[in-house]
Amino acid sequence: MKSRPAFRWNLLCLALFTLLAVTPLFAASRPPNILLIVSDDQGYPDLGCIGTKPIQTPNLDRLAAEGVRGTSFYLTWCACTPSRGSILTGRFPQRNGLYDMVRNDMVNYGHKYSPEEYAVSPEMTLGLDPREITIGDVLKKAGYRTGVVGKWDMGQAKRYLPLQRGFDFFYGHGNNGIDYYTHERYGVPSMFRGNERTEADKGTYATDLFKRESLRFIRESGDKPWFLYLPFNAPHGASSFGKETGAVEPKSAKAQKKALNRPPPEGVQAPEKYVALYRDKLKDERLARYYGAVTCMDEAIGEIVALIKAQGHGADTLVIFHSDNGGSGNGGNAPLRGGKSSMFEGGLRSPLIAWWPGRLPAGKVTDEFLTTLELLPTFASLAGAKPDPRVKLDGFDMMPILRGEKKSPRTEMFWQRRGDMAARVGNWKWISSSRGNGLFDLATDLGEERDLAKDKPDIAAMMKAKFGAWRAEMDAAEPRGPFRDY
Ligand SMILES: [Ca+2]
Repeated sequence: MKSRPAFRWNLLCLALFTLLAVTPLFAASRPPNILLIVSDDQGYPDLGCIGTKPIQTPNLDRLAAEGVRGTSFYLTWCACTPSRGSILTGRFPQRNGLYDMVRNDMVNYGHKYSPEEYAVSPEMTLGLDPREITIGDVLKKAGYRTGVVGKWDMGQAKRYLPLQRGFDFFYGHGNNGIDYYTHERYGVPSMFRGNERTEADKGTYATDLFKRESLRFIRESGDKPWFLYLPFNAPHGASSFGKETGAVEPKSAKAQKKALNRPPPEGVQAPEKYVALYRDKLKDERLARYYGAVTCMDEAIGEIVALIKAQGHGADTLVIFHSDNGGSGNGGNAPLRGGKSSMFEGGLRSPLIAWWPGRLPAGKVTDEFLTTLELLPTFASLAGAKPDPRVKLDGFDMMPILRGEKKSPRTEMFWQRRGDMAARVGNWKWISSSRGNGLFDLATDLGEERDLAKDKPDIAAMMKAKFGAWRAEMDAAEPRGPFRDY
């Protein structure tokens, strides 16, 4: 039993420690943990807190209520791979060389790859140029423990996988999409632990696995500052092949048999518990599965944030959430026009949530012009890391903007997907694409309905010229693989 003076002394120490722990001086001595959560094909309005859809995301809504929600946050491409390449490098896809999909398109025509064919197919031979410096490289060098859990999508050959790209930990799939239960991509087992493919978790819903592995990574990191890149595959459509996979979790032998007799699943897979939340209300099975997958992901995010708080790291962890491209049509992207793969706002604009209690304002909504290009410089700055000065980055530290201390220095953004082109300069948006053209004033016409190209030919010409100058800069950049010819 402790004597009274010793007990008092312990109490005094505890009080002093608590005081120090909450002062900014103490907090500043330890760089924050950084959790970057990226969802897949989740549309701009697909959060409960937006209020236009009956979708339930209570955990993300809480992070938004306790943090900052961005309404003008952009991706660098309107589909998966190049958008993610920019998240990891802080560079335009046209600069880092990953400006199209890494994907075996022959499956679209019913082709099933043999192992020999697969070994030399685009999914195995293409990836982010190994000379590119990733956000993992930058933060690992600054003393962070770094992890990737989820959809990597930067190439599957060993040289492209996370453990060779600045990350200490990897559990997830290397390619573009999987069946949520078998973890196969059109028949090919695609889940990895580290550098090895694994089928150990076959049959378990991918979001549950990504939650489990995120919790594992955070627990194993202890008090060392960590960076976790958590790109969920949800709520992307499943990449299933043939009749052997069911669209929903087969619970019993009877259900399994029923699943086997169903046509190949279309759209998203989600556990029945979550689909049931929406089925009766929506009368649309496909949409119910999409919403169910989002709600399941939201619950996983809630558990991960709960662990961070339980560890006492709630005040020194930055959480960022956004999608990798616009919604793929599940219930639409209104008020935005278009969706995934298009140059309209619906393809390029994503919800953004930034949460860091005590360091970011609570309940703030900002319309400041920001992009994923800002992520790497922001994280590097927080970590006290110095990115290699020889590498041209395309963004800036966005913390002062999120804190509301200054306006975003971003006034321009450019996009190109194959022959489709777009630019935003101030509130002007210019598009030349196979799915539509025009000049729009986003300040008064967020839905890009009124083409002002004929009324404002000078502005249309200015936008086209600015796009041309950006394109020339990209062409002059040091060429990178896999797509540049050099
Ligand atoms: Ca995507």
